[in-house]
Amino acid sequence: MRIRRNMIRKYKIGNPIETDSVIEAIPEILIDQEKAVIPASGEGGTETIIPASGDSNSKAVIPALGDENSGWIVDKHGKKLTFSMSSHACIYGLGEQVRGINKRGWHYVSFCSDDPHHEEGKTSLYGAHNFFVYDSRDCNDNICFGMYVDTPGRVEFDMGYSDPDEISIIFEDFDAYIYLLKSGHPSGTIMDIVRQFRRIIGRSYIAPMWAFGLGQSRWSYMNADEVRGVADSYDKAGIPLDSIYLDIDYMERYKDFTVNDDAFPDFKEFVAEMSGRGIHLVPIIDAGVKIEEGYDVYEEGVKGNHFVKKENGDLFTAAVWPGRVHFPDFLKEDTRRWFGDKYKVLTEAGIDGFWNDMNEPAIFYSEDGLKKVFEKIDGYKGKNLDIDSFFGFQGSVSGLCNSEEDYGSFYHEYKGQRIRHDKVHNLYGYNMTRAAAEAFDKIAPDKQILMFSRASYIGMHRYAGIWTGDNMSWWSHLLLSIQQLPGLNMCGFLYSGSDMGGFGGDVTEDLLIRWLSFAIFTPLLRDHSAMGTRRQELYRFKDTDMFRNLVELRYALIPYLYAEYLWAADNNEMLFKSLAFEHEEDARAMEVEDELLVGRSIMIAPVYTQNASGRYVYLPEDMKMIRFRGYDDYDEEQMKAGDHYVRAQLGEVLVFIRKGHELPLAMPDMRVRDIDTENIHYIRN
Ligand code: MIG
Repeated sequence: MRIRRNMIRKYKIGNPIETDSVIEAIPEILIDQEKAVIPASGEGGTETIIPASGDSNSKAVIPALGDENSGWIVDKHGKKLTFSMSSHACIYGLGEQVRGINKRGWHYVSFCSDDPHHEEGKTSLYGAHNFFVYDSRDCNDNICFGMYVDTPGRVEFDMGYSDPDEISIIFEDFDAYIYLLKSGHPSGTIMDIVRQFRRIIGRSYIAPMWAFGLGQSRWSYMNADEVRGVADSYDKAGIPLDSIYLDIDYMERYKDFTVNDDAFPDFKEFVAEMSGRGIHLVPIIDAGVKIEEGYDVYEEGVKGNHFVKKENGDLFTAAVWPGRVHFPDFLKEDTRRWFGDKYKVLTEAGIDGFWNDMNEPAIFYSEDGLKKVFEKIDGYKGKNLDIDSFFGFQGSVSGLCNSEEDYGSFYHEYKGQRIRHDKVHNLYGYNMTRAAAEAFDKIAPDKQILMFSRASYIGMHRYAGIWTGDNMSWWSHLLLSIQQLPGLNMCGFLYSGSDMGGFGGDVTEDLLIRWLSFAIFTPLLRDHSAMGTRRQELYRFKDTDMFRNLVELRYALIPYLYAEYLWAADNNEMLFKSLAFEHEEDARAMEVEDELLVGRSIMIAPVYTQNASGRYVYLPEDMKMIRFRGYDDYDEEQMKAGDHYVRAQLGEVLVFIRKGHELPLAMPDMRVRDIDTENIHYIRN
């Protein structure tokens, strides 16, 4: 592959905090805001034109794309960068976020957030992924560039929300590295930009093949017998399964790296028993460490100076599951080494998969915050609570969770400096996960380990995958889970997926079938649901045959999916693309928000509305449609490019094979390791 280093420009604004997200050394261009002044459109402030990307330009501090009219305006005093959009431009990227594939028309805040309400009015989810591609080649100005805003604190991407024709990137602290990327290709431009970006951030994490099998999860399976029961029921129903997840209740009172002996007597033996049946157990690890005398992780953490502290040097105390906890300072190398080694307790018991949770970090309340609220509430006692005081009273309690004040009240030791948490907030979950991954190389060198995290930042993609957190059993969240994938892939997160069927709320059988019909294409295929909701294991529903057929189809697809996944990782490619990434000249393709190209050979068009027996599908090119009812039960139809209404009853999966391509299907089995990959059946177009 030809390296075109000159297509990437790195600009430095202020004094950025390093994030270790970019691994390639690129010379910096300092933005000297006082020197290159273009008069501001009013009083105060200095403005500098930063052309979009590309070659030098006399007017500019940042070399231009060749079009000097389009540049980034630096507003030092407003701490923002602005860019004028052309009317039809699309914006792709930003990873794990709300809303559609084209990010234009809303604003997004990068600040890893524990917020289970993924509604379209929100601006942040659990990840902070500050890379996007702007594409207006359809328009007169003919511009396409990528931009990565590397800063670990809060940053807002106003993508035509305040002003429909303007992007503003608004910083809390005007310190960042800005990478602008342009393509040297006249065609394949978007992917060329994505590939360059992915090259500089390093190769994506590779999950083991078994991690493409079905995973069954629940908050929580309470004991070994319940877990056995799940495996038995899947086997009895003849539905393939490869993993069962252990949520927080496997631990002894939510203490990391402990196992509740009453619920899981002889854990090691149990892990061996399950692995003998081909089932991997995947325990959860939370970020907070319970404060408890005699608990080794707590005591070592205090002794080893591993927990984050307040300004006065006292340990910061917050509460999560176990009640009062301290947070390890994952930003400190020494602490990463210590915490990472703790995973050994579980790897030595035979565990080879983990999910890291609550690592934004989620905070129920801090000790200091709680004290203040109690004092405030005391003041309300016996009073007549009118509209203001009542809402004040209510707000002071609900405001305890994940409060800005708390995030601004503890400190990290990061690269030899003391830094307040909110300035590096988006690095926390990333470094927890990195701690584990770096340890695995030492403590389990022969094992390929599955790991994914809830909070993340670009850079973490080298260590693990992510799941998209606490969604709901809603049709709109099925659509959201489809739309999130291209953005995640652009940012390096290839191993990902959503809680299939929805985490919160009660699923219905038809939603679960439709969701599964889509999720059989995502690397992480995990049925997970919250405490208190309707049980969601596939064998509990009426049409067992339909569920079996769908999961078998998934297992038949694994050789294709895994090969395309490896190809994407090795070539800085995407497993999931929206149509516009391959059909750049096609204005209609740019608007398709509910179809995805999966790997190099196929396109999918999931049904995501209730009571539908089909959907409209746009084909950007002639394709062969396969309507699957099972891996060995399908019909084929040649279809012309254009719009079609296609029938897809419940349990039917639509796959479109591109011209000159073939879809390999293996003989499925009850476990990934038993799939017969010798006898591949090909459907060709
Ligand atoms: O506040 O461990 O996203 O998957 O089941 C809830 C319990 C804490 C949040 C995770 C979810 C998990 C749950 N956790």
